[in-house]
Amino acid sequence: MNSKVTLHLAAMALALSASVALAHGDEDHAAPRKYDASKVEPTDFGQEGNPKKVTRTIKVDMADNMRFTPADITVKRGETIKFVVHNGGKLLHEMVLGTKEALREHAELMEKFPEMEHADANMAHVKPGKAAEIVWQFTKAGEFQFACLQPGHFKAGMVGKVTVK
Ligand SMILES: [Cu+2]
Repeated sequence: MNSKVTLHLAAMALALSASVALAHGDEDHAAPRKYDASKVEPTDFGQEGNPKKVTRTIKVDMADNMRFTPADITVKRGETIKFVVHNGGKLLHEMVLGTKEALREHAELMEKFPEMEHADANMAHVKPGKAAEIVWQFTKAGEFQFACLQPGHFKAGMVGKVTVK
């Protein structure tokens, strides 16, 4: 990671910690994220999907043994997937979609700023016994990952793979 990116991420962490109260507000009733086409930003691994254009629903379970089930997912390029992410454990878990590099960097940041709150279209934080959704359109072919970035979880292997064909 170059130093510019590091600085940017550190600034982001600070900015995000300021919005902790807001982020917590929605979590309890797990209100679905409001889709706004004008705010969709393309990334290297796709973009926020339109909930009305979901082509497939995939259930993903997260457990305290630091594993996702399934941990290996294959989709076709262009598909809009609704991930229904269930936390079957007793700890807070999250599913964050991204490139391998971005997730590793983000995980390192989470180790340094454990209180860091983040809420974006590519992630879902799920309390024990609850479920949340991510709607994502995979616009680019390649190999991507999803991971739990709660401190320690990523290192313990809480990572899955998405192959976009
Ligand atoms: Cu976890």
